[in-house]
Amino acid sequence: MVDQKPDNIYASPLDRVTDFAFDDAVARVFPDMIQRSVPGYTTIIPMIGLITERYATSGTNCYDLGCSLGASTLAMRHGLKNTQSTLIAIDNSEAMIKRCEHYIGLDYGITPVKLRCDDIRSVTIENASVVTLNFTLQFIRQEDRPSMLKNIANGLRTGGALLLSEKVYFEPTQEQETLEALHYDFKRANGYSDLEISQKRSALEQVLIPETIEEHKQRLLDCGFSSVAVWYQCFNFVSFLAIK
Ligand code: GEK
Repeated sequence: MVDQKPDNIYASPLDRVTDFAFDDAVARVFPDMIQRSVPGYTTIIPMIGLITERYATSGTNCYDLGCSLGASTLAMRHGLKNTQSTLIAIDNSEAMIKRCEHYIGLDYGITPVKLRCDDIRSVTIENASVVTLNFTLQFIRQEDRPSMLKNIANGLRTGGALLLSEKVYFEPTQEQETLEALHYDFKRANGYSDLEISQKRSALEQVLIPETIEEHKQRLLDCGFSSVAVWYQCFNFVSFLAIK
């Protein structure tokens, strides 16, 4: 039996806030944490299913990179209608993969899911029609991002899609301050205290590195995608659809 708890990881004052990690404590509270922290997450997940349905083609591979507990994996699975596709979900956190396996087992979808505990920077993408990076690239070191995106673009078939969701930052500062303040309002409205917000912020500071919308778009084009559209934005959270 897999237990699930509300997120109170940063509720009490900590002597020292250590870098955020996707360990067992985080995996246990993850569904609650991500829904209360990421504006638009609950809208993006079903849209991943819709986008998969449009771009997945028969006899190809579909990948969910940084799958966590499989919310985006299952959305992709339900979007894979009438195609003989293979769904591959990868995460390098053992705690996440163990629980993900449990949730996938509870799902009624028919497409088999190949779950792998691996570093997505060293995975070969091949014969792909849809790749999802739902709030994962932001945790990859900036210097490793171009080669990973090139690997994805190379492994996608022409006309295939990359769905990339990210926390972003804005220049000029005024826009950044406005949208960041609204993000914290969202967290407060979802029951997080100012202490929780500030301790989590410190924990993520060196771990989640956001970039601007323009940087994302230009790099996707440089890495081999032919078009990039922002299909969703809520405050400083954005989702791109890049087509090869
Ligand atoms: C969802 N997509 O629910 N290799 C593999 N996995 C990694 C790596 C790496 N190098 N770095 C980080 N991860 C999910 C949510 S969460 C987003 C994705 C968030 C994994 C990490 O272990 C974690 O499970 C995931 O990327 C990011 O739609 O927590 O904001």
